[in-house]
Amino acid sequence: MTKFSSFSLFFLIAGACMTPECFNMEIIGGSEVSPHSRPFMASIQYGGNHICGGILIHPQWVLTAAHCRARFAKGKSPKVVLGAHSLSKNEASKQTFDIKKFIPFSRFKPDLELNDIMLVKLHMAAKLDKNVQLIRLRSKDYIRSGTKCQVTGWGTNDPEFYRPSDTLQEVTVTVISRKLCNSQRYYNHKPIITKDMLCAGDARGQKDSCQGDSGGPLVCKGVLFAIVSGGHKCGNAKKPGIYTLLTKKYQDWIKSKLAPSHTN
Ligand code: 4AZ
Repeated sequence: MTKFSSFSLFFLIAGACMTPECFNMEIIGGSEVSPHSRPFMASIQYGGNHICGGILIHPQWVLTAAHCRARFAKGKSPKVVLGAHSLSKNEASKQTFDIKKFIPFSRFKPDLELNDIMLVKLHMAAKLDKNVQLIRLRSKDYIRSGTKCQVTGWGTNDPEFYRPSDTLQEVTVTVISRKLCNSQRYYNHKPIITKDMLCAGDARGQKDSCQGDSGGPLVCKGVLFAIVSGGHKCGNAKKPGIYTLLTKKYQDWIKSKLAPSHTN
């Protein structure tokens, strides 16, 4: 299942999928975070359904993956929910926003999984409080392989059907070097893992991000390093998760889009 397939196609295939691999489509080894302990987490929703994660980097801007946009059809308007822990509960901490605009990275190439990063502008600024907070962007391009990082999201933990987790989950994954990730043992250059991407997984394939976690954060040593982009299925040791690494190129792009001259 590639991340670019349409929402309905996913249902169709997921429903028919009865192979052992399909039973691994979950955040294995993850656990529920304590409510509101990740106040920068956004849920991007469509027709009330969680589609992708997002990261609050400014009161009016959320960072996510560019491929998330392809998951919206015409008609209903997508929304961003901040301050959530449970997606289904009517939590007083929740703030819901319409979207003013999407700015996918100009050279986003879905077929090559390149530049999978997008800014989402909320129709108005969020009210920052203890449940809704910004994550600070710090520029660090390099991360040593073997580093343990946390990936957080409402992505699926249902092995048979696409169904997001109701509560926010987190799992620790390990950074795999680009060279190794491109090698035959792993992705074998399909797709090419570029300098703007990062691979992270688990030696036994028991910890991973999955559908619905896209657009969410990979935090290493307390610093936001990357965004969940995708990978081949979920929970396969030889196909670790692929992340968009927040290199200087993307940080400069974010700064330029958030500059006052762009805020209309
Ligand atoms: C997805 O489709 C997706 N195992 C997210 C993460 C991973 C695979 C797919 C990584 O959103």
